[in-house]
Amino acid sequence: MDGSDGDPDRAGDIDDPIVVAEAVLDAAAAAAPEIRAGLPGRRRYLDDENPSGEDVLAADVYADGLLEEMVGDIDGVGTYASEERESAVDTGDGAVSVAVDPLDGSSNLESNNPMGTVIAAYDAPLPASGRDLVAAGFVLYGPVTTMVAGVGAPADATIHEFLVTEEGDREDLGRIDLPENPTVYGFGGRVPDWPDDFAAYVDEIEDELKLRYGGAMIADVSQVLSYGGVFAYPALESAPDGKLRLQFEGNPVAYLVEGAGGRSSDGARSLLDVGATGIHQRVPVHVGNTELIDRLEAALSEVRNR
Ligand code: FDP
Repeated sequence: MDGSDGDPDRAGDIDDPIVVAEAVLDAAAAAAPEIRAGLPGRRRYLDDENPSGEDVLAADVYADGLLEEMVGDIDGVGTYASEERESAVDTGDGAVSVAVDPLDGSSNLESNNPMGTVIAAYDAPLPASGRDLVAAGFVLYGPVTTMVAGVGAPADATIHEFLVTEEGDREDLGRIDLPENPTVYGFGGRVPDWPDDFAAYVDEIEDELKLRYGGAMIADVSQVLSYGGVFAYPALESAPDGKLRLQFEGNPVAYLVEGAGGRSSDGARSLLDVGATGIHQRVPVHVGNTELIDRLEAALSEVRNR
């Protein structure tokens, strides 16, 4: 895809954030076969931590280097930021800033479970509001390599699933709309660490849905997109802002789930409306079918207002 929406006049216009955003998604797809091929020899931990204090695998560093090169080369991209780097990298004159989680769920590498690459393109300097997104997507390294992505302002985006071929091209598999009758839930964090209000919500919904949790946000969000339901990495007693990062994880999954007809929330508002304060800022993440997120917000405010 060339980002032209089929319009030859738009193709290659680096001042058009939509064209640049399409090129960013193409680059993530193009990098995917190489990232996947590089995983088997990179399952070891390095003697290092990322800016969020987490252990780093050789695969995290490899994927980050590859994506920086490929995304940084795109005309129109002025900034590359990654969960693996303290500061953003200046990649040229462009207005589009790209925030990447090169290997989301990389702790699944040791146990050989799925994980993904998350990519967010903002038409603004970082840290940016989710409302400034012009594209978001993830590559899922599952039994099949796929990409789920959308392009355009959050209010206009439609979300599609793509097959990523061995050559790194995208083949459109169709539009994603959240199923109307949700069936799954998956929540991160240790259960005794969940605040009472969130635990009360879980009590309610575990009677209705079945638990399917794999430990990689992208794979768990993909289950919600496929079967309907709710994924959360909530606020914890020990970490009131949760674990996931707004720029690299919260905003792009909010964009995708909202674009597929669902809702996102930090507990009170859409993640896309959370004020951006820093590149590595964390945020409680809840995404899923609208009715389930409405009930989550009601449950949280009910306990807090008691
Ligand atoms: P990981 O640390 O393996 O990269 O933010 C990253 C993430 O995985 C998410 O993909 C996942 O939802 C969460 O952390 C799991 O973290 P814990 O196992 O520490 O709860």
